[in-house]
Amino acid sequence: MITSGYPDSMRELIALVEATRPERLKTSPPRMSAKEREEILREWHPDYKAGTKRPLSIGPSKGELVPHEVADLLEAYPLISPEEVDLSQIDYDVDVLIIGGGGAGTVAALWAYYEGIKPERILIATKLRWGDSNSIMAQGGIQAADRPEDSPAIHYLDIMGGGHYTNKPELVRALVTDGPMIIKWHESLGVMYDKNPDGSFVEKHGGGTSRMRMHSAKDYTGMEIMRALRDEARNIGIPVVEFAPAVELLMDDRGQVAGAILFNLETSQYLVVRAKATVLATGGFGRLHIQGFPTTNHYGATADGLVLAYRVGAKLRDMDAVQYHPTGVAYPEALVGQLVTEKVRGMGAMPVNRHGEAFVYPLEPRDVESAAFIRECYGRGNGVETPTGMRGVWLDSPMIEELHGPGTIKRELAAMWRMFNRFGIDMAKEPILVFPTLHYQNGGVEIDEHGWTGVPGLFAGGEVEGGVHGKNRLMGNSLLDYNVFGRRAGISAARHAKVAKLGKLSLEHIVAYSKMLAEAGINNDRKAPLLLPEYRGERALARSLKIRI
Ligand code: MEZ
Repeated sequence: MITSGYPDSMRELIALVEATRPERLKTSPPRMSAKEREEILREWHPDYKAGTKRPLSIGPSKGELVPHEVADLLEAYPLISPEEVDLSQIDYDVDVLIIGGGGAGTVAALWAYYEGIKPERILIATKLRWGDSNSIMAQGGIQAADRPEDSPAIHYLDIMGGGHYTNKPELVRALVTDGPMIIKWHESLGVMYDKNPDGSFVEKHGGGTSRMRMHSAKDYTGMEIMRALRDEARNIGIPVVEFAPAVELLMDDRGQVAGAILFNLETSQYLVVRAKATVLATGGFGRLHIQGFPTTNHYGATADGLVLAYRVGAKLRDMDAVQYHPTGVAYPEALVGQLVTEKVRGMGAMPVNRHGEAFVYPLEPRDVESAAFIRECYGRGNGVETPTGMRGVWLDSPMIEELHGPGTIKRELAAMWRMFNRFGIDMAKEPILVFPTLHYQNGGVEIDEHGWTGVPGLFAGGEVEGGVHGKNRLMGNSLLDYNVFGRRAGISAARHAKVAKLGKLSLEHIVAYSKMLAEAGINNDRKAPLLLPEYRGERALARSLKIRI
């Protein structure tokens, strides 16, 4: 049954939010000190919960801690065996293969083309439809330091601080220095960023940022950028094969990555792609519902790229850090886990507990803000309970209308307003209920500043790679990441392809990997990559996902 509006029990609590609003419009809780942040993270952030991770028992990052859900896939056997695939039958023979048809993959393809690879010598292979990805679902915006009062150096410091100084410095440097160029490139492709009447960009704050540098297209920034990127790639004529996830990377007898085996989801056939250079752009692990959390993520985000890269010898990093976005929908039930963009807080909406009290500075870095919400609900008993037992805190969205005038939400958060309105909730008039939701893989496959994974012939861009964000990404740096490192990976792949000589194709690496698994005593009941999340049985509905706090 579709829920309509709030039940009486929740409406009574909304009256408390309304009563404290005038006072809260005048003052907000202060930012936490570094010590307070550290303490709240240690006590309440899911990353610090004991028993939720284990050290990897094999492979290039052996000993590194990763969530059990991810370790289960990294320590799993291949879906195919070499005997099942005839490597003498080449279905696609290209210079650059790009695995993943989201933002990073499309950007990599474009820049491989700009770097001189003919369109017909590039192939984008994607698990679902071209564009199906977290990139297209992104809401709040993209950071780039392009205002006189800002600079890439200040952006750099914000990122390092947000990431607890665990980031790989040369990657952060590349990210911030390329930022302004990426925005100019987007504009040249026709991306329509929000502008002020004088033609300058509308730029807003996000959590943990010291300058306003968030460029947006209302609250569907990801869709607007992806529209322009995909149009550009279509106009150029870059070939795309859809519904064909990669199930394994191919190597050659010289130890280079030499393409991939795709699985045609429509015909259940394997396709052999030989490529002089391969770019991984498969996104992250958000659909693994780490610790039972709901997720903002696309169905395709099942860690496939991590699994494939690990088997050919790529290192992983920062895999112990998972990003929970503070504001996932907690009510109505049908929307649980969906993203409420950080822009809502950036525009003035304040988190408020069941007594109508503001309990945290609204724009702490994401990990800190999430930990504060969890403490309020589960440590202090100040959360709002929904009829099905989910807990959350209010996000006082009507404050936006008070601060910026009536009609602001419908105009600037058009998609969000519509999403709630379909369930009888007008977020311009009533607060919305939120709780942290699984949002992003902070770490990933280690790359250098050129997008190279360290394995000959293999490059990576976007959420699959790690190092840029350290242990905690700041808002708006994921869209920038996929553009900066999608571009760098595409350029590097093109340059590599121009000189690479391939040897005899081989799947011997998966034989060796299976042997390592067996020697480590791991039995073969688990297979990976997962390709699609499992929602049958008790996980059929979001409410049966049990958050383990
Ligand atoms: O970078 C993000 O994850 C982002 C901009 C999300 C959002 O809150 O809109």
